[in-house]
Amino acid sequence: MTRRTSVTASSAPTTAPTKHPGILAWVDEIAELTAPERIVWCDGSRDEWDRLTDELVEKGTFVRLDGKPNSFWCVSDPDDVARVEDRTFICSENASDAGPTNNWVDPVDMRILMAEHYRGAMAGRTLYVIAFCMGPLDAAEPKFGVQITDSPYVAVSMQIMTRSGARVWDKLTADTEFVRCLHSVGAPLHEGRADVPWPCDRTKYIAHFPESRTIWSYGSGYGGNALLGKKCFALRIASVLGRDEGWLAEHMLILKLTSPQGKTHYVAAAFPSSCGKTNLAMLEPALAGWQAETIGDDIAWMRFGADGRLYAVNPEAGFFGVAPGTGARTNPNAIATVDRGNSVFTNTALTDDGDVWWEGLTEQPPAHLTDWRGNDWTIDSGTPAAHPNSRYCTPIEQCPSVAPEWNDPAGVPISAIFFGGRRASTVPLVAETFDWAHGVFTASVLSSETTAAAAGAVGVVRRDPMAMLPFLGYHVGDYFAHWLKLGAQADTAKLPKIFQVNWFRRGEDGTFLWPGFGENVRVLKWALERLDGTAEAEWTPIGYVPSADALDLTGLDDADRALVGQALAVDTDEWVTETRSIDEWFAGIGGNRLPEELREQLAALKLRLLGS
Ligand code: SAT
Ligand code: MN
Repeated sequence: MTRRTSVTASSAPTTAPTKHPGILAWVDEIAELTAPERIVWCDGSRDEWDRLTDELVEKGTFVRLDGKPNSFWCVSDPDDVARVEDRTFICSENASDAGPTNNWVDPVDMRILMAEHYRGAMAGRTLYVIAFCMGPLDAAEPKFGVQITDSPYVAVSMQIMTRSGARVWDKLTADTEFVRCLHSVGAPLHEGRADVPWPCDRTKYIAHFPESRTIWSYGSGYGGNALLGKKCFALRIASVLGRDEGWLAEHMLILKLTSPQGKTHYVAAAFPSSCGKTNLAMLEPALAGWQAETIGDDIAWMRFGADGRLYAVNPEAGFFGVAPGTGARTNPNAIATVDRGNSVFTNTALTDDGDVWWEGLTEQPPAHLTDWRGNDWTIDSGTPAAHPNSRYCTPIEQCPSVAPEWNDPAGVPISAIFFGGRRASTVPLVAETFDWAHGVFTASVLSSETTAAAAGAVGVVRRDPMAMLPFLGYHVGDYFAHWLKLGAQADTAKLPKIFQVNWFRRGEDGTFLWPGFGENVRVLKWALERLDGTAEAEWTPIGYVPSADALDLTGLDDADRALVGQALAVDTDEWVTETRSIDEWFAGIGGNRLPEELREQLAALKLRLLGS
């Protein structure tokens, strides 16, 4: 039965705002399969926001905050709090194209399996159809998606995170290509069954079909599992588009830096989830006269322009940032952004006067809170009040540090790329790589301790190439080859310089060796001076590190200053150990797909270590 124009009691648009035959047929097909009670075509309007948020409040999913305008607090099911990497699949036609770092299931098998889960999955619920565009709407080749979801929480969040609604429907002509994004929380409301505030299913699948540009997500309502424009489209599917079309989809922030002399550079930086990308993207520089402006905090799409430079755009329109650790000292711009309202907070704590709280927001917690599980909480509870992966979802336009060009369809020219991880040892505060190929090698062996952003153990060191390990839509070896090829085709003089950074190195007593946050501008300043050829550096086997006096430490605390030498040290023994683990990593990629050039880079590193 076709339900495309079924009538509802509410004022929601139930008639399709598009004549795109592919979209109409697909929505019919999915409605047939999932059997929703009604279909709503989202227009992205304020009316729609008010209607959906009112419904979510009524249902008990949202609590309207008194402390921030037009903002809501919400807690998820305690088993649905993060991305689920072991339930994430790249269903390429050939298993070998998914590579050794992804879970693979044959696409036909996966469709059959998941169709059985989707069958009737939306019973008693509303099927929302959301048209969205990743990146500026007036881009030369805008990338469109249509998400079908039975989660009003997702519909609301997609309004913040993407350009969506009527302005996108208007752009979708009959033959416009779009990524099909299907999402169900997997909790049908059969006759008489009561709803819960956070419906989801114990079984979860986050499946990607790269050849047909399709995403099927089932069973989770959370973040990267459910807001399909984000990691699923803008990284996993887009990395495949980038491979095929000659560009890069990367897990990177984009930052504009202007020196006291008025010289502007744009930089991109890749870090694994929950390693400070948002904080760096909203940096308040500790050095006088420096200005930092935000362009993106999570994803960068980069392609070479006609002038030979690499240009980056932020495909998103909002921030889905980690709340804990975000405070007036660590990230005042994030606090100012969410204070302006229009935001959704998931799995933070709730204060008695109707505002949100999380560890690190203030030094002292309020005397009493409702914690992320909905329980009473006091300092004596002995558990975190906010889940470590609790998030704020907020519009980028509200950010006081947003750069005016954040929405420029041409993007911004990137001068330097930083790759970082969370490493207690070995990796120095900063090192400049020797050239593009060495930079690609360094990024290909990037490593980090796991965080709460994904389900599973926290604090385990793993290789996370380009901070893309959970987000690659194809074979990791082919991805490295793609990076190398783009560099080889480019004008060397115009390529961004590649740096490796580590804000998280610790001393023997376990304390951090570098204060991080606003002080990171000192590292960025040195890197930009290296581009201009004005900063001193010392050669080491892993790259150039700042010479003793090359980092600007003006105004840095004496205690922090005393540790800078340790933070910058390159220890040959530690790096020899590191190369053994890199050997294992490369061996796992498989001889026929790992570019020879990277093997040569590793051999060259070993030789340099021997000679040092
Ligand atoms: O859950 S998200 O993928 O949206 C956030 C992250 O892990 O980076
Ligand atoms: Mn991320």
